Amino acid sequence: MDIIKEKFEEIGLTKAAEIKEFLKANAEMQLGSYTLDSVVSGMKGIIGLITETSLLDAEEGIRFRGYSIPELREKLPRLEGTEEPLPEGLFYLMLTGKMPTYDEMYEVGSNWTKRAVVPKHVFETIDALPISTHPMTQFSIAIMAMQTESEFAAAYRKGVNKKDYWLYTFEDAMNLLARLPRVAAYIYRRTYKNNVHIEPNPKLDWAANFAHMLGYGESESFKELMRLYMVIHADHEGGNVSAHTTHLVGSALSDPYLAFSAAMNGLAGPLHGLANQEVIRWVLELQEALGGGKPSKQQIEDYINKTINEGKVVPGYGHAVLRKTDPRFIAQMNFAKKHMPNDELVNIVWDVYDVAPNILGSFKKIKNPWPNVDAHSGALLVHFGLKEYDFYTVMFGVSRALGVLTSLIWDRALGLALERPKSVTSDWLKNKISAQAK
Ligand code: CMX
Repeated sequence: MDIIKEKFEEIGLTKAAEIKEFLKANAEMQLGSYTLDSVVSGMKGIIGLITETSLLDAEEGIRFRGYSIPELREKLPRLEGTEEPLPEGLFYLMLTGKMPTYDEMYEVGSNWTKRAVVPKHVFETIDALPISTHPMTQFSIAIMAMQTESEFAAAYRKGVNKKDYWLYTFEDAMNLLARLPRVAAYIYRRTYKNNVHIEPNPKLDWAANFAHMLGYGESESFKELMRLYMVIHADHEGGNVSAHTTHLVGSALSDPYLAFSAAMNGLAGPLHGLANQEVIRWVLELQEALGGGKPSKQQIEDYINKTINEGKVVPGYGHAVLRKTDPRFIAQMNFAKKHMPNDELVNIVWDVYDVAPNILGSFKKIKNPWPNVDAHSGALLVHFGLKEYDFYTVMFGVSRALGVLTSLIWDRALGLALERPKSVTSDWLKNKISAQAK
């Protein structure tokens, strides 16, 4: 073993146990208007951000500019003969705060179509990576490769006035949104479909074109799924890891490519967006452990207990803010009831929903035993043949771009400040406690 590693194990871990004990014992210590426990538990509940695009209620779920998911599905414009509203309209709503007309929604799509050409060097950068590179890593690197196109970075270098920052942020955000589906589809086809690529179809809406470039465009239901998927994953107020990262990195006036690539590295964490692949992995492992087929509810219950006893989380369940079933889970469940009610994997997801909340709820420390958005999405994709679950978080990322890039435009319009919270050491806290005791 390395000497320094031995030292850390010997001194560091002993000290870490001591500090953890100290933090627990002093959880109720007041730091301004909040407690030490709020800081230690990831700043949950501390209001520290202004985000205009959406607001999350613990009981009710997300509202985009005041509209719940069912209200969005009713009020956002859609194409004739389809049921799912278009993400183009949601983008308009998040950016302006106004519900778009059909024409206003349509203009956003045409605007993106005009901007959709991805520079050749971006594909070459992706191609230079080993094929085994995780799709999220490929995605993040591809976004970085596109940074050569940043109009914000170019304008800043020329000395643009700060009142115009939003303009260049807007241009970068629009170009990114126009190009991300093509980049994501390229990664998918390169990694899983022998590098055989499908050219974009400019006549299709943004989500349907993504479905088409992935290779699933012949199914109208899959196009509908993509419209739904892109709408419900778009935003979840400002404090989640991907939104907060975009804001934090952007607060240093890093351009939208730098900020969004960083956000995708956060989305790639298993406690955040990667949970969507982990859910399917977890269900498939459960099936494999039982020799295939549909597990009974008792077998699911045993597997949940096994997962927890092994010190792992049950993916797709729990949330930092929500305290009820995620309405994004319900929206996907309703989609499945309409399009694929007899699908085996979908039915397993529903059986997990029947048993998991009771078990998870029996653990006092788990604050939310209900499913989140990631619990359902993979099963819908598998139904259409998109089984390569390592790719799922990239799809989440394409959608999440809608919300976080809109917020970045707002950050610049509002001239929000560099983010720089204060941190303290445990010794600082101890000294404060001693000083208060005197
Ligand atoms: N399975 C097992 N244990 C869970 C759990 C789950 N699904 N959810 C929470 N817990 C545990 C936590 O790991 C934590 O344990 P320790 O104190 O030993 O560290 C304890 O319960 C308290 O956690 P919490 O306050 O209820 O939840 P957090 O706000 O800390 O974390 C989340 C929220 C989502 C990370 C957590 O519920 C989790 O790990 N869920 C599974 C992963 C997942 O689905 N993530 C996707 C979230 C949605 C998204 O961002 O896409």
